[in-house]
Amino acid sequence: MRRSLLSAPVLLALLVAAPAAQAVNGGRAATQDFPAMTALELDGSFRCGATLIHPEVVLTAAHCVLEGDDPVAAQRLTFLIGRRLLDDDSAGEVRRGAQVTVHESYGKPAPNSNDVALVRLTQRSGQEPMGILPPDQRARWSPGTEVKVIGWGARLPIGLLATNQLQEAHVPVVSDPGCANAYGSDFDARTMVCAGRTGRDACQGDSGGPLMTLDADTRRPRQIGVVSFGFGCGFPGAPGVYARVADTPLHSWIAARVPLGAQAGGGGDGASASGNLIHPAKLAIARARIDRSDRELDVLAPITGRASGEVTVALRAAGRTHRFTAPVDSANRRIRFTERIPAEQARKGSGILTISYPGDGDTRPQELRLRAAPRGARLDLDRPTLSSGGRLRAKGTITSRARGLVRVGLSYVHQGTTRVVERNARIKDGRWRLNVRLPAEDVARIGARTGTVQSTTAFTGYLRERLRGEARAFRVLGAR
Ligand code: 4AZ
Repeated sequence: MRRSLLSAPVLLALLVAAPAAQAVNGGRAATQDFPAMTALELDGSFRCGATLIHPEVVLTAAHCVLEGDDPVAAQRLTFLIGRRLLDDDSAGEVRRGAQVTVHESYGKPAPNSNDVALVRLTQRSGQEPMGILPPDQRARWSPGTEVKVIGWGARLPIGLLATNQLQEAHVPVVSDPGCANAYGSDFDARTMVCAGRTGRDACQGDSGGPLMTLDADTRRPRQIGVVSFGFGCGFPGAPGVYARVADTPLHSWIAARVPLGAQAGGGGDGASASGNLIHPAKLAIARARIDRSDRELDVLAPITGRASGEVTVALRAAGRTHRFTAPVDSANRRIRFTERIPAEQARKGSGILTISYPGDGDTRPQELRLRAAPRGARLDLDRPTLSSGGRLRAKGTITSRARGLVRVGLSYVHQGTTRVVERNARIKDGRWRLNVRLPAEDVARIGARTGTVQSTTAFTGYLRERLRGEARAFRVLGAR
């Protein structure tokens, strides 16, 4: 924790009195591999621990990804997954952050309540995620049970240095009344659990990492806590405090955002679970206009109300790329912005626009690329249909100036991966129509899919007439 619970003189007095506490303490090098254990770096510097809990999501402490009251930009975060030695570049995997979700009630009611955050990665990890123990397994961490905490945190009570070698400590779970005794109203039993004894504790730098029980037979770890804060490290009567992720309500908060089903049981892969629960973003671009006199790019792009965070936008025109980000307006189910663009791009009046939505705990990533230009294409259509025999039908209209193709894509989730099948319809005199049979393989996979089938119909733009691209997204078949 950056927030120190001790004034310096008190801390020093205690330090002198305290037994030699080596943090993640009683510390010794980890005695087994923890492939889901993750080091979180901010701007390239070690900051916290974290745990891979899904191939695309790490769990950490809220205070690890906040600067003041604001979440840090996800792009500033790097994750070293599955390392034992922090500086061993050859071990495990390196992934970047795509989306940070901090618990909306972090700091309420107590200053460290709800100290959890999820970070979606830009790319899946191949390491095995750690399961979070579900609330019906509370007996496995009843008071007095020996559990384990791991981390690269400081090994001295007020040490500031991270260790290079992953450390572990066995710590007993402390009862809620026992912990309330130590911390008074700073202890919130709904979202915190305590563990530790004199000289055995987590410490600074261990924050965000896991508190775990190990399966007696397999030694597979299951997460029960996230290192949060404490009164010093290893001090008598001041156990470490952890976010209580294996109990409601934090377990529910995480489960609502990350598919935990498959990995929690240890069997199956997290991938197919993500297909079950993570929804399509349904990003479309209804308008991408370049205003030459005002030097502006004006965009309106519908997206599902489930989406959150921000999109990255790139306009490629006049031999250069102008990049920026724009927020998702979840309440109005859209992304809407007017961006000042470089003079030469405005003069050109037309360019290729890419909007990338990175996804969040609830929605999948999606990217769309279309021409931005002054004139509307007036793409219009009804919801495409897919017959049980696998026939894809769509038709609509477009401005009579438009030439070329309208592309209809269907995306669905098969074995945890989003698949897309696309077909083109030729435009004739402002009309287009598609009536095709999809390959048997796609039809079978769509039949066996998890989740919904989404269609994105797009006209990519037409330079001769400076027509801009437009896209429409619809759900074609619902989840079953
Ligand atoms: C910290 O500063 C911290 N003794 C983490 C855990 C504990 C104390 C401090 C628990 O990150």
